[in-house]
Amino acid sequence: MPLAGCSGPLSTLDPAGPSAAAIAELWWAMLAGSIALFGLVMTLLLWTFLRANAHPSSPRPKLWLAGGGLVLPALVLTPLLAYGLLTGERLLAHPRAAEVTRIEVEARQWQWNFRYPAAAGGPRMSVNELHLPAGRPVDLHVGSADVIHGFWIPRLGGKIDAIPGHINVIRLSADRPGVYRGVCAEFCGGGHTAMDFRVEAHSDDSYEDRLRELPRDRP
Ligand SMILES: [Cu+2]
Repeated sequence: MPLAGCSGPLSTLDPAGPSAAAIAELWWAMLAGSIALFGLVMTLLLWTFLRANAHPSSPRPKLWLAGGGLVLPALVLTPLLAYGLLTGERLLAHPRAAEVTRIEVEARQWQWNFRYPAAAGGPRMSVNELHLPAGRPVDLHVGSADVIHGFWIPRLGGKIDAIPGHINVIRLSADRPGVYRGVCAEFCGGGHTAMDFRVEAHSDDSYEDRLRELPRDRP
């Protein structure tokens, strides 16, 4: 199975949520576009080699230059750009009617602190372990206590920078309950490679139960 290497806990090509699925689709579209373009260029190259002796000088060189240098790239790149921009727009945390769970994320050298302000019975916290409700959108408000880190759960969505003095929001959702993995995606010092975290997506009932087992945090 040639695509077996595409799975695994840190694979963007094994999406487990809508954001990651949109990114994976874009990746496949770009791969298909690049394969088509590569095939076309190689065909033209082969054609010039085969006909080099028959016609030493190319007929209408300006037409070839304009076609290959302007028209062809525009035809391939314009749809890819539009598709990329639309995908980016879909990934933003727009306000919407559905209930969104808020979780606060603080990166620091070298660990991840998670805070659940809306937990029943008061805010809870966890370290290097993120708990999500499966099947529901979650807005992660990501900041940093020291240097710039990168918050990334490859199977659930794209990366977002964790910047000191600034909060970035990323909306993610896990399709079904399960265990995923997150990492720091921005080199942040000696402990960077060990700065990973576990992600647990729970079914609706067990999510609140699991939060109740976590330590309390200040309101
Ligand atoms: Cu880091």
